[in-house]
Amino acid sequence: MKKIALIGVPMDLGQMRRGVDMGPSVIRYAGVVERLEALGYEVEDRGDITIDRPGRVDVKNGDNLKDLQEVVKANERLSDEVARAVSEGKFPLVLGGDHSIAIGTLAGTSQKRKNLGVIWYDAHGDLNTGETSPSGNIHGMPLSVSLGLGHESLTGIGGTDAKVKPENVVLIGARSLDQGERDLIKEKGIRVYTMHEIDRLGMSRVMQEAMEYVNDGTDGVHLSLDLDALDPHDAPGVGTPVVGGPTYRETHLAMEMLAESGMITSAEFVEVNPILDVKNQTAEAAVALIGSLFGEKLL
Ligand code: B3U
Ligand code: MN
Ligand code: MN
Repeated sequence: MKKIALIGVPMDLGQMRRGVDMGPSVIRYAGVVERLEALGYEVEDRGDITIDRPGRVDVKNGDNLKDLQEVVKANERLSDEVARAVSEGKFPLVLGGDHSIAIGTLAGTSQKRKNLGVIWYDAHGDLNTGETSPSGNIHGMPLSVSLGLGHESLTGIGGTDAKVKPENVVLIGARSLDQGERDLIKEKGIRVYTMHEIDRLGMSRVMQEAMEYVNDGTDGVHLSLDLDALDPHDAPGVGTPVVGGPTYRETHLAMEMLAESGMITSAEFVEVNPILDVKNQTAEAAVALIGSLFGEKLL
């Protein structure tokens, strides 16, 4: 697929660190469009999804969900935009914004792909619901929402069906999981490659196994890449860094292996926060990783 629809989502209401709303802007500034065009892609930059701004932010409702209405609205818009891109035969490349936007990306992608595989590359599980979340931050919930769990105004975005099946999901890079997330992983039998497996097997074998797993019987594979998956040395500009992550190099290898496989049909890069960053390093890492995902090679 040589046509890419680039969609920015300046969302920061899914968590409490302001600044991640500038993610799409700094990733563009780091040259994402030029990088993809140099690889021969036709890039249609569709601009940014509108985010409603409440007068006060971080307001929890009775269900332990912060800024729920605004997060729902933006994800409905995003879902429509992503579904449109897919129906036009374009590859949706979504730039966050915090990870709550995966709710809309997956809702939109799954309109057409009913058996979607998902690679969730993240330090966290993002498998909380309002009941299990320690924070009430919706960016810790998008994967469970996409599995059909949690508040109905979130699970109902893009239709009431679950968007993704647990047996089609693989987590890579996890090193911070809440108790409710661990319970859910066990209950649903979700495949997880934690840092333990990455250290023991190496990224190459982890990716090989993970790709075989998500490609089996699916009709497309979505990559959801949270920049906080990377070790904070390599990606300091994120709201919730966790020490001991995969390096820049290991993550490039992962992207290159995905490119070689040709299996990825949609992707999102989230959680770049320029206020917390060092000289736009994290946005530049995102753009370099996007280059690798789309087939960039040195020779
Ligand atoms: N699991 C915690 C922390 C967290 C999740 N995602 C990020 N941080 N980036 C929570 O709040 O759900
Ligand atoms: Mn995340
Ligand atoms: Mn994360």
